[in-house]
Amino acid sequence: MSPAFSHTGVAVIKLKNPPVNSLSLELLTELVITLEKLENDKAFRGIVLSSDCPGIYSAGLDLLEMCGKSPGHYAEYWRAVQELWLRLYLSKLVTVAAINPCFSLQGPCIAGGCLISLTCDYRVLADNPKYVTGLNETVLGIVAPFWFKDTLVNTIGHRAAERALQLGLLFPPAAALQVGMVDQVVPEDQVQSTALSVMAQWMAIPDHARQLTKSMMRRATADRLLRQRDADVQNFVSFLSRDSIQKALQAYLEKLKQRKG
Ligand code: CO8
Repeated sequence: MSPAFSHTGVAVIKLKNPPVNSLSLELLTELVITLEKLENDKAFRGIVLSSDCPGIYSAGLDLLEMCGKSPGHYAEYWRAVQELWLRLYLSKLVTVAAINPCFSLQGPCIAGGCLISLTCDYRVLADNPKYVTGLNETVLGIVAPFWFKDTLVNTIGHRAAERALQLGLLFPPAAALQVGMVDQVVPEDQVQSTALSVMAQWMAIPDHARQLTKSMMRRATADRLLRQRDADVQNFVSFLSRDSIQKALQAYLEKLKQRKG
């Protein structure tokens, strides 16, 4: 991951975990530490979250962290996922996702990767039909946790979220814009500049008023997880420890490898 800092009070964080920017425990931990530093540094008022991995924003949670590991590892991993979501969802900084796979053939922003973008205040997606975004958990035979669901409902509304989640839909740009998964679709070479000009618009609002408003809109959703954080970890661990779920995840990983060959 490479955070770049500017004198304008905006930090550009570029996710980097080749080949597909999956959210490994290491990347999650690094990202949480970076966010904490930025939150505590008065010089910063905004973050652009983007990718430094050719062809991809993020393939979501790292399936290798969820397969064939110990219950203790699953618990540690899930706590890190929760922590990242809480930090981003409640961030007092302006957050903009610039979904801009560099040079690519493909640029998906899937599941956990999509979740990260949904925590942002604004999402800009590069216009390429291969750049899909969505929460596809059901396709893997798993269920998106309630706080993934809540984040999606808060963004696109109940009915659209229900359909998207049940079918595990991945939306290409035009459909993503229409349903509200992203706020703007622009040519690929304009993603970064658009994100920065959106940032300037949001930063023109007095921080305290914007931050209190953000908190008013989001606090109840975050509190729901905070109230049952341990139970949510337990659920995740027991769900992942089931043979049937491990088999489904292994089969999905195998399918990814075969598709390649
Ligand atoms: N985690 C770990 N490894 C991955 C992941 C991933 N999410 N995605 C791909 N990889 C691996 C592949 O297995 C492959 O490994 P190898 O080189 O060893 O064969 C390598 O990355 C490259 O992958 P591809 O060859 O498929 O790369 P492409 O550029 O052709 O395609 C895609 C990129 C489109 C991103 C494709 O890899 C893909 O579809 N990946 C799967 C994405 C996905 O389904 N993610 C969902 C993860 S689950 C999640 O985020 C939420 C879980 C919530 C859990 C709740 C439980 C209660």
